[in-house]
Amino acid sequence: MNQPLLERYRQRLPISSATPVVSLNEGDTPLIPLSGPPAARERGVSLFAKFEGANPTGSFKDRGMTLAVSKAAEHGAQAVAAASTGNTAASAAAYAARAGMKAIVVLPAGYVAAGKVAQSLVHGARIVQVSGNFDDALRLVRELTENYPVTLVNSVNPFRIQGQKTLAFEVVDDLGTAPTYHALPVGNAGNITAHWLGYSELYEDGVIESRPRMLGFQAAGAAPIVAGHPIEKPQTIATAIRIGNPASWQGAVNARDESHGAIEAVSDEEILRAYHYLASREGIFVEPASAAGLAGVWRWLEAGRIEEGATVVLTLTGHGLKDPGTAEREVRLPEPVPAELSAVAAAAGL
Ligand code: AN7
Repeated sequence: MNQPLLERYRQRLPISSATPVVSLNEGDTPLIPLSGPPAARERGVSLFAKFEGANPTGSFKDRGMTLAVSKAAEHGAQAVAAASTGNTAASAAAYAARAGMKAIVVLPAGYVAAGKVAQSLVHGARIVQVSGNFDDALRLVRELTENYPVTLVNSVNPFRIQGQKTLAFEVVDDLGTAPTYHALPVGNAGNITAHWLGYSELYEDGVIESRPRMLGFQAAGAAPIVAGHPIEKPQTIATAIRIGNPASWQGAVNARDESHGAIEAVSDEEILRAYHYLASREGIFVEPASAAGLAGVWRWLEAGRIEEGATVVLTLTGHGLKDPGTAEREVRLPEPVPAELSAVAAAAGL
């Protein structure tokens, strides 16, 4: 049985014997070697996918939430709250349920994928939908937690970043070294900040001799860091990263600059190409936002920007089942056929 994340990395996390560990045995997700895309094979680049969809609630958010909720419990909190494009909400709802706390999640109405809403509801969270986007929801939940006895568990809560840094630890545990590049989607920018923190701690302690170049990818319609200013009305099919004013903006810029990396924008078309490729060629079903990392790396590969022999790790942040709506829009379900062998065989293309 795998252990709680907080037990495995206890020495590197801000917990003590006074911290009640609220866990779903998160983390320890598979690092899966990918066979393609072709441009990677041709150039002798090794690609690995860290599949965070294998976490208990189906996204990387569980790494930060186990710590944030454990610390909230240590401090006697009765309720936690988060603004969310969906995954933070689902994770907060699950861990709060486990801790016997109330969860309040503030969502941008109409822009949260169905699976995430369903999870939050069934875990028993109090859902507040606002007529606005994620940035409005985050502003409101910050005000809410300043004025009411509720603990904020968005990634502005430093324990979230501390928990999420463990992804870098697991990559190094598995590869025995740091990769050359680490690519991931960027929304509120907590995760790229956390990855860089994790690698930097190992580097400073002499566990690894180098750190990866960090490659962050925003959706083109929601790319404030690329534009250099907040985006008033962010738009993208990748609703998880439909964020116009990231809370950890500076952390992302530091990770980019200190690692000699890059933060770039990828179009919805590029995201969907990577989404289909991962599912139909590699057998890995991710939600659209999670495909943004591969979309960007794919472009780097085709432009010859990744050197021969490099190792690239992609964080695939969330499970494809989170967003059945996109799957249904992208891939047409055929009409039923009569319950007869000949009809079934014909429909099966045999
Ligand atoms: C699948 O749940 O912001 O750059 O409120 O769900 O750390 O924000 C989700 C973000 C990437 C971006 N992939 O990570 C939320 C939320 C998936 C995500 C991101 C999110 P950050």
